[in-house]
Amino acid sequence: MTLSVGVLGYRFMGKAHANAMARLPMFFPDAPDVERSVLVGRDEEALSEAAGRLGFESTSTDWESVVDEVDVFYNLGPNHVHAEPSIAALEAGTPVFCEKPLAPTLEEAEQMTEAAREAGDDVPAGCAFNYRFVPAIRYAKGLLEAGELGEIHHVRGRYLQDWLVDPDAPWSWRNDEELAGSGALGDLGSHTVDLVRFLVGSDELAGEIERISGHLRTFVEERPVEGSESGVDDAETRTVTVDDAYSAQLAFENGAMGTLEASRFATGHKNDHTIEIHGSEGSLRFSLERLNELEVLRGDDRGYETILVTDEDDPYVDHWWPPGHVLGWEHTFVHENAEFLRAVAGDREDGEFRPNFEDGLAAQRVLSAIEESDDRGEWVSPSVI
Ligand code: SOE
Repeated sequence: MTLSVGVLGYRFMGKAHANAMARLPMFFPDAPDVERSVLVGRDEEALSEAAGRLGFESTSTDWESVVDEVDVFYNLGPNHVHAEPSIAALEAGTPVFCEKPLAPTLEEAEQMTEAAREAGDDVPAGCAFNYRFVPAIRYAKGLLEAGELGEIHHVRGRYLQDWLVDPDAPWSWRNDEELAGSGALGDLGSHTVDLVRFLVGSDELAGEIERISGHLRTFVEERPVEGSESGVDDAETRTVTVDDAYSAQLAFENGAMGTLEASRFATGHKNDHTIEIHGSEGSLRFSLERLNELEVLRGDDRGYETILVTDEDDPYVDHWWPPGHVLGWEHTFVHENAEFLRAVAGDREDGEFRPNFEDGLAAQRVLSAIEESDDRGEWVSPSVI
C-alpha cells in the first residue's frame, strides 16, 4: 500500500519531516510506502520552490480540499493553524500528524482531541513530540520500567536556548500570543513535559503531575520587525506577548518532586535539553547535546557510567549503521514517522501510535496550569483547570 501524504508547512518542520519520509524506504523498508503528494501553504512562489527541493509532487493553497484528498495529513504549520485543518482532516476520516505544542490554547487542544476521539481508533491522531524517539530516551524508559531506579524521588528537566538574548533579534510569530499561544513554555516546555510524562508518568513510577507552581518572564518587551534595520532608533517594532522563559515546580501523584525550566535567554546554550531522574536505587541523566549517550548511576558509590546507546540491539539503531556509528537529531523524525505511518497502515501490533492527541492535551493542561499558577500566585492542579 502506498500512502499519499499532504503536508501543511514547508519551513523548519516541513524540511525535517520531508527528510524523514525520504529516508524511510532506505532505512525502514518495513514502514509503509509513502508518496509526498501535496505541499500546502499560502505563498505560491515559496511553496513551489520548497516542493521541488523537498520532493513533493504538487502544491496547493487550499488545505480544505487537501485534507479530503490525501491518505494522511501532516500539520506542520505555526501553532495558530494547528486546530482548524487538523479537525477538518479528522472529520473527513484522514489521520493527522500534528507538530507540538498541540495547540496555542487549552480550548483548541480540547477541541482537537475531541475530534480525534470522534474519528475513532482507526484514524490515528499523532502529536509529533520527536524526543520520545531518541534511542537513549527509549533505553532510559526501559531501565525505569524495569524498576532499576527504584522509587522515583526527583525529576529535573530543562530546555535552554539563547536565540533571543540579543534585544535586537527580530520579532517572529513565536513571540506572539495569538499565533504561538505561549513562548519558551509551549515551544520548549511542551517537549520536557511530554518526556517527563513518557518516562515517569506511569502509575508504577511517579504517576500523574498533581500540582504545579509556575513562573513566567518576558525579558524584552519589543522587538524589531524582520526587514527593518535592527538596532536603529526608527526601527519598526512589535510587542512580545509571550514568555521568554519559564520555570515550574511539580508535585507528582506518588510523592516525587519535579523542577522544570526553559529559556530563550540562556546565553551560550543553543538547543540544550536535559533530563535528570533520581530514584532510590540509582539516577540517570540525558542531554540532547550528547544524544547517543545515557549516564546511569546504580547504587550509591560508583558514580555515573556513560552508556553509548549505539548497539544494534538498542532501540531503532539496527535500522541504521554498525555499533558506534552515531545518530543525530534528524533521526528522531525518521523514527516517529515510521511509527506513525505504521499505525496509519494498521501495521502496529498494539494498533496505537503514542504520543497521540490525548498526550498533546495532557501536556497542554500542564502548560496551562503553569500559566495559571503564575497569574494567581499559587499552586494549581492541571486536572481542574
Ligand atoms: C525552536 O525553538 C525549536 O525549533 C522548537 O520549535 C523545536 O520543537 C525544538 O525541537 C528545537 O527548537
